[in-house]
Order: sequence, then C-alpha cells, then structure tokens
Amino acid sequence: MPNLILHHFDFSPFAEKARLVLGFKDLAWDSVQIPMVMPKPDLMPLTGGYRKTPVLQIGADVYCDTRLIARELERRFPSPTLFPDGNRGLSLALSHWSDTALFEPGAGLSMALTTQVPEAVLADRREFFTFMDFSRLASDIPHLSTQLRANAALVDEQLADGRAYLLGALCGWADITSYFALWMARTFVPAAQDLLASFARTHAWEARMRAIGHGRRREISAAAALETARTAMPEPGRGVDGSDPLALSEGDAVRVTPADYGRVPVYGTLVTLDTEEVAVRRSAAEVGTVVTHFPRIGYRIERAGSA
Ligand SMILES: N[C@@H](CCC(=O)N[C@@H](CS)C(=O)NCC(=O)O)C(=O)O
Repeated sequence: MPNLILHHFDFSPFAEKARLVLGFKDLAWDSVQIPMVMPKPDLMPLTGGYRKTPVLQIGADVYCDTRLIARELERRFPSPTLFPDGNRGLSLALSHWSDTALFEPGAGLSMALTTQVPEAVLADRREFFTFMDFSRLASDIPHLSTQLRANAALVDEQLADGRAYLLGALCGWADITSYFALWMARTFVPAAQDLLASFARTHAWEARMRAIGHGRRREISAAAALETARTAMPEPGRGVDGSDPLALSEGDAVRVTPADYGRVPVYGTLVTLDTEEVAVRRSAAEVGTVVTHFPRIGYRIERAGSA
C-alpha cells in the first residue's frame, strides 16, 4: 500500500482528529503542511476544489473530511478498532454532535478571544465559517461560553461512573471526535480553562487522549505528495448503489458539494455511491488521474453538465 499522507496544518482542530486516529492505530504517515488560508495550489489538484483541512492521500486516492478519513483508516487498518463493543453507528453519529454543538461555540469563542490566530486567518474565516454570526460575536461571548460548558458537561456526565473512555473501558472514535473540540477550546480560548475547571473527570480523560499521540510522523514536501499521486493508480471504485434515491449511474458527470460551509463544488465522474461514501474520478496535470472521496452524510451530489 502507498504511504499515508496527511495534508494538514498543526493548528487545525479537525486535523487533530485525524492525527489521533493515526496515533491510535500506531501508523507511520507522511505530513504535508498546507496553508491555513487560500490559495492552496498544491492541494487543489488532489481535491478538485475542496479546501478544508485535513485531507488524507493514499497514492492516487484522496479522502476528504474526517468523517470519511476515520472510516477509511478503519477499513484499511482494522486493529485496534475505532468502534469497540459494537458501537460503530453510535460513534459515527456522534461526529455530528461534536462537529456542531461542541465545536461551534468553542470556534466562536476562539474567533472572538484568541490572540494566537493571525489576522489573515481571521479575515478568511469570517467569510468561510458561515455558521457564525461575526457581527454579534463579541456580545455573544457569555452565550457561547454557556454552550461550550453545557456540551462539555455531557462528556463529564458520560465519565461519571469512573469509566476510562466515553463508551466504556476502550478508547475509540467517540472519544477522538469529542476530544478534538475540547483540544481546540483549550488551545485557543484562554477562558476555557476556567469554564471547564469543574470537570475533573474530563480533565483526566483529556490527559489519556493526549497520551495517544500522533503515531510515527515524517515531514515531506507537497511536491513529493503530488509525485506520489502522479505515479499511482487509484483503487477501483465500489460502483453505484442501484437503490440510491438519486438514481445516478457509474460514469455520470456529477458535482459534490459540502452542505454546511465552504460550499465549493468538486466535479468528476462518479465511481462510488453508497450510504457511506461518494467518490469521483478526476484528472489534473499535476497529479494525473485521481479519485477524490467524500463521506455521504453532509454532502450534496448533483448531476453536472460535464466532468
Ligand atoms: N467536515 C470537515 C470540517 C473540516 C474543517 O472545517 N476544517 C477547518 C480547519 S480545522 C478548515 O477547513 N478551515 C479552513 C481551511 O483550512 O482552509 C471535516 O470533518 O474534516
């Protein structure tokens, strides 16, 4: 199998999820640091326009969005499992809660209060994070603080019986996807230390999560990652589910667009469509032919005039 290449930047909270999965599975991986704002000229040939962080590249296959990155790493490296005790569906469903209810108030507070994020990044995110009302951010600090605290309290309640991890004795995706939002709050929101101070069990759990580490990481250049894509063949697609309500067929020209924020469409030829994933084949001079994969949940798929 080609090397795992994570396109990310160290400050990215969503990338922290992916790094922890790599650590949890004790994997060796290559790291490509990408810019925190557009333009991202070495990433676009791989993704076809998707700009969010992180992106996982395996040869000529490009996996966008942590929800799919987790599934794909689990498929290729099943042990140790991210879904212990038969909790796969529940764990994956929890991503939505952590990416919105737990993450968004912390993200709002970090935009309002951080001194660490450069002005160019703040300016970019004002346009990009369409789920935030920047005009009332300053006056919303108390409200956002309550939302962060009330959602973090759910983590603490879950740990109330003394269990080590959210779903029991074993760590998994439920922990990783919940932890990343608290990692962000603690990293970027100085007031988070006070806001979360009474959650002693959560604090101890966070230390266990930090101890997972990031696996075996090596820095490589973006040029090397593009070369890897250019010299690899994408994996065969899984085909199109005939009972899918969109009634699309393999080979159809489609566009795939995040349904939440950063709604940039990616155009390509459909190779996989099922309830887990949508994948399109595309070509670009820098990478040759690649397949770009997205999770099904949270993405809109439409027919396109041309691929
Ligand atoms: N649903 C995506 C969300 C990723 C996301 O919003 N990442 C942030 C960084 S933590 C981002 O893309 N920011 C804009 C950028 O990196 O250009 C996922 O789970 O990967």
